Amino acid sequence: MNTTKQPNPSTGGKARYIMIGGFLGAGKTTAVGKLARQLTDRGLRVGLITNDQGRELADTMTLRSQGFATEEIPGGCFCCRFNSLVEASQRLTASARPDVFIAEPVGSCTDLVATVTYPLRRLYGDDFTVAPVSVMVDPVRALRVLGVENGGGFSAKVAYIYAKQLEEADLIVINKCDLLDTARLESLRKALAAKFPRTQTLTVSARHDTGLDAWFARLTSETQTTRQTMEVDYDLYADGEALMGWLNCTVWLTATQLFDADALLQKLAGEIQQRLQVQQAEIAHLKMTFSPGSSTLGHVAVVNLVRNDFVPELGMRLEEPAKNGELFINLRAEASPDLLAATVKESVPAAVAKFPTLAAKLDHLEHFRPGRPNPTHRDKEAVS
Ligand SMILES: Nc1nc2c(ncn2[C@@H]2O[C@H](COP(=O)(O)OP(=O)(O)OP(=O)(O)O)[C@@H](O)[C@H]2O)c(=O)[nH]1
Ligand SMILES: [Mg+2]
Repeated sequence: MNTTKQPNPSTGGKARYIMIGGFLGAGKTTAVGKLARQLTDRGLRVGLITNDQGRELADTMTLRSQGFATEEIPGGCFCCRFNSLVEASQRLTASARPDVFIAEPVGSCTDLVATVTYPLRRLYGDDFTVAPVSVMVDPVRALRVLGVENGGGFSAKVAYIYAKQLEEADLIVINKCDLLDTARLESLRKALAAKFPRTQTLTVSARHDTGLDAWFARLTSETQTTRQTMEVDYDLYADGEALMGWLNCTVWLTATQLFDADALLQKLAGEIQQRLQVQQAEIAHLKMTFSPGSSTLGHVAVVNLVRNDFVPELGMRLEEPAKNGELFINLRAEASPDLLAATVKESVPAAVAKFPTLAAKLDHLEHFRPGRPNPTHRDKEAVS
């Protein structure tokens, strides 16, 4: 990645605040890691903020394992926990003095311009320069949700949230361009342009570093513009969020023989996928991390699955066998939380049984439907 000609992102002693949103599984954490690496390589200090409705976040584990100062806001979205977002920024300021904050909101949230970036500009405009808000999409998911292609998808109320996320974007970022041929990419661009005619669309692959320089240059040099915020039907939004089942759990794994944790993660993802496919419960994102008990370097293995008809992918590998360690499972699907819990409780022993001497102990499990969004602030317009 070319890092030599980029503008300096901090202006007038203020830190820059960059928010990278988008639906579950779009590639936000991957992009946050890439942007943080680029800025760090340029000698800038970064502070990352992750967010989720539950606790024990795979994303925090993934970003910390890359060496970045990361604070998490569990138990609610940025908009409902605005003060926690500010406190997390203050903790990062105390520990890492970031030139740039990069925040990843929960993938089922919308209305972030009115409830997060505009209040930040109003209340903390002396501390932060707020960058344009990016909304990333997985192109296969987007083609389906926008009705261009058929395929497993979400119900209309979930699709409402998806469309609202795109409507409020300052920049729409089509990610994973490596997955589509030119014709399908073009039909996605056309569909987005027809629905969101005034929003600029960029095309990137966060995994393969395609198009990232142009996108990151904008995030580090431009300031979010001011406009009237969109209308949101909070009843519909709440209903859409409540259709999603959420499960976060921690499992302690131990064996007397060394085992291949990368293979275990893939096996477990396959077990969960198979069971949810049978139930026709659409996976939005299954992400799991395994951190070996012996690792002092913070190495982790990460596996992700972003829809029922895709394959579980190992984003980070351990390479070395492990004897014990901690497994985080974060699963979001359009399904009842009870179904997700039953699925995980069956899948863990089924996967573990394939590895001699391996035993699993469930440490903590929470499963729920996200509650009604109740933002701390909602600004109709930004202060100029
Ligand atoms: N093929 C391909 N896969 C990608 C790309 N960027 C991210 N992914 C994969 O997409 C999956 C989801 O990526 P994440 O970065 O975890 O997505 P996210 O938006 O942070 O997901 P949530 O935090 O659950 O909302 C992972 O398997 C990534 O490796 C890309 O450019 N190309
Ligand atoms: Mg993420």
